[in-house]
Amino acid sequence: MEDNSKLDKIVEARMKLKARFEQQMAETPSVSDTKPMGTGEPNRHGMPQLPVGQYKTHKWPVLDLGFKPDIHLSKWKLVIDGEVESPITLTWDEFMALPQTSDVSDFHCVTTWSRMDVPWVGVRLADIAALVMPKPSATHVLCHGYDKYTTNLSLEEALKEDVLLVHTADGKPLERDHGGPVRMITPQLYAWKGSKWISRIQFLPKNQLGFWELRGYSNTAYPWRNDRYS
Ligand SMILES: Nc1nc2c(c(=O)[nH]1)N[C@H]1C(S)=C(S)[C@@H](COP(=O)(O)O)O[C@H]1N2
Ligand SMILES: [Mo]
Repeated sequence: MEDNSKLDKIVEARMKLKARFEQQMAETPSVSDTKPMGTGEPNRHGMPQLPVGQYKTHKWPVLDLGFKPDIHLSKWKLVIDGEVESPITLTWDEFMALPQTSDVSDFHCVTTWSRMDVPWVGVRLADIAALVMPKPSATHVLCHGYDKYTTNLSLEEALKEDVLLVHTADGKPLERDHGGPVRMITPQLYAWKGSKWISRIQFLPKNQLGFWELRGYSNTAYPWRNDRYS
């Protein structure tokens, strides 16, 4: 019973958020572009399966800033704060107790490889947003990694259904190399928008560039516009 009412509250809050952002989400380029660049059949959000300038690989290269943080589950925490009504810090058990979402999506790296049809399990960022309730003034998020990495997203991108905080990939716990215990994925944007070893999601009243965005990567990162660098 208790669990059900908790879930009902999350769903209700999520529906409110969805209503608030539905229009803006529908207008994002990866949903609304009439001439998206790429090849192959339309995928589930209507874009050609392989974005322009990408090739398919079955390998999964590893990209990082030169070291891989080692976070034990007992020490792991995720802070969600900033422009929200109720900031929280989740422990591993609290995170795993949130509604879990399984999804299969594509992973497009700006260095031109795409890994198609990756099975993921994790928590929707939209479900976490529903817990903390972004204030009306919130427009962006800045995600932080345990390696001091940062990357920024607009709220209309961050709240898409397929943006997940994943702990499982290919049916096994996400490897440390790929950002385990938990990383974010952004299937409708280039993969650098998903922080590995995620430690903090900071809601913001304005845009604030992240690590690569400050060094010439695109603020927006739309794969079907070849929107790689600024
Ligand atoms: N914390 C953190 N997240 C990160 C990065 C990083 O260096 N640190 N690199 C980004 C880049 S540039 C890419 S392409 C993807 C790579 O993910 P992978 O190593 O699992 O392929 O993670 C992104 N997230
Ligand atoms: Mo990248």
